[in-house]
Parts: sequence; structure tokens; C-alpha cells
Amino acid sequence: MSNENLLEKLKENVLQGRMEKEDEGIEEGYLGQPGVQELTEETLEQGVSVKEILQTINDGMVLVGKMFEKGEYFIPDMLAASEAVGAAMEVLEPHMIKDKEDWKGKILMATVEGDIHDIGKNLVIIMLKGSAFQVVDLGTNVSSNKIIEEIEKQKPDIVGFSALLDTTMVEMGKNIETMKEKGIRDGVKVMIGGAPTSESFAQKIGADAHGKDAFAAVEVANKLISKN
Ligand code: B12
Repeated sequence: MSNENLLEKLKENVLQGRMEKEDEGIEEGYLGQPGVQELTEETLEQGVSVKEILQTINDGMVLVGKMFEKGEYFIPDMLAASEAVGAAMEVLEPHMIKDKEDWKGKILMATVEGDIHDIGKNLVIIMLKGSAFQVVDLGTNVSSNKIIEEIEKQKPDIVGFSALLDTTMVEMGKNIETMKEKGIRDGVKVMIGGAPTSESFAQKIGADAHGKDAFAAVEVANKLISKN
């Protein structure tokens, strides 16, 4: 199979929510065919770059989002697709980690309180790790208190907040306010991202930068580090 066809199959299997070949798809007729895990392995073996694979997975999830918005996909379908993306990330992660000596800086990443969306955050983390940042993942639904505690403990250069809901993006501003109250805002840069966020929102809440996707996240982190 050509690399283009492999990437197309990978995207198709993200849409089908199939982690591996034993999985059925959302549609019939997939059982026994390679799933996202096997296809990611094969694509890597063919020499396709991690960046291209991530772009394909990203495109797949964007399509999943559109299908959900059109009412063609439901929550279990989205969950299956996210688990399939998780299977790809497990394969990709070892290829992205650099030696400690190469680290450009330390970044804490968290999905804010009330929000459990983590696919975008996890893609951002993989890209950052692949670009030689040391990343600590605080997970999802992370409270301001936990964020403050971890900033004090881990002393990162940058903290990154992710939110996918209109109702939770406000937590980013609250986190920044709490950081100010605790006197730790000046020592750490804040970058934000997630579908409902924007440059103007970042400015409004006093974040240092906004990144629209995982590739922009790396650019933003590089800039913030060089300003330190
Ligand atoms: C998958 C998904 C889910 C999955 C999440 C699984 C998981 N492990 O993440 C499940 C099924 C659990 C889910 C649940 C819900 N969801 Co949902 N979900 C989605 C969906 C389809 C895709 C999100 C996604 O993964 N996108 C793909 C990734 C790659 O993109 P991304 O997250 O935007 O991330 C990229 C950038 O934003 C950026 N980025 C992200 N974070 C950061 C951070 C930094 C620092 C930087 C620099 C960049 C950055 O880089 C990423 C990579 O390129 C979206 C629809 C959509 N079109 O987005 C709805 C969507 C986000 N969900 C929505 C809703 C309403 C819900 C629920 C409330 C549904 C319900 N009624 O229960 C719950 C909320 C649960 C909660 N408390 O969080 C709405 C939100 C509406 C809004 N604007 O508020 C959306 C938009 C769907 C819709 N149109 O209604 N969801």
C-alpha cells in the first residue's frame, strides 16, 4: 500500500473508532482488518513522519466532530474514535521522546476544571515532547488548587491550559487570577488552546499566548521560552 493510502486508511479507522484488528467498526465489514494501532505501526515502518501521522489523526478527529455536529455520530462514536486516537498515540509516543539533555524547557499541561476533553491536549503534548520540551501532563478536570500546587512543586517554564467547552474556558482566567493571588504568575508563562478559545480571549484573560493547534503550540512554546 502506498503511504498516501496508508494515511487514508488510518483516518478511516479513526472515524470507525477501531483501535485494533479485533475491533468491529461503526459500520460493518471491518472486523479482522488492521486497526489504528497496526496502521500507525505500519505507517511508521514505511518511514512516514510522526508529524504527518499526527496531522492525519487530527484531520480524522475534526471529521468526527463535524459528523457529531450533523447528528450522524453520537457520544459512543466519539468515544470510540478518541480511544482509537489513544491507540495511535501509544505507538507514536516512544518515537517522540528526546534525551533529557536536549530539553528546551518544562511545560505543565492541563485540561481545566469541569472539562474532560483530552484528545487535543494529548496531541499537543506529543508534539511538544517531539520538539524537545519536558512535559508533565496533569490530566483532565484539573482544579486551580491542583494547578497552583503543581506549579509550586514542578517549577515549569510554561503552563498550558486546554478547554473545549464554552462553560469551562472561563476556568483559564480563574487559574491566572489564582496564580496572581499566590504571587506565582510572573515566574511562569501561560499558553492556552482548545476549539472555543482565541487570541482575543487569551488577551482578555491575561494569558501570554494562544495556539490554534498542536503545531502552533510548538511555535508558541518556542517563542515563550526564548522570552524567558
Ligand atoms: C471527542 C469529543 C467528546 C468526547 C471527549 C473524549 C476525550 N477523551 O477527549 C466525549 C464524548 C467524552 C465528549 C463529551 C462532551 N462533549 Co464533546 N466533543 C468532542 C468533539 C467531537 C471532538 C473534540 C476533539 O477531540 N477534537 C479534536 C482535537 C484534535 O481538537 P481540539 O480538541 O480542538 O484540540 C486542538 C486545538 O484546539 C489545540 N489545543 C487544544 N488544547 C490546547 C492547549 C494548548 C495550550 C494549545 C496551545 C493548543 C491546544 O490543539 C489541538 C490539536 O491540534 C467535539 C466537536 C468538535 N468539533 O470539536 C465535541 C464538543 C467539544 N463537545 C461538546 C459537548 C457539549 C460535550 C458534552 C457536554 C456532551 C454531553 N452532553 O455530555 C460532554 C462534556 C464532557 C465534559 N465535562 O468535558 C461541544 C462543546 C460545545 C461548546 N462549545 O461548549 C462540542 C463542540 C460538540 C458540539 N458541537 O456540540 N466530547
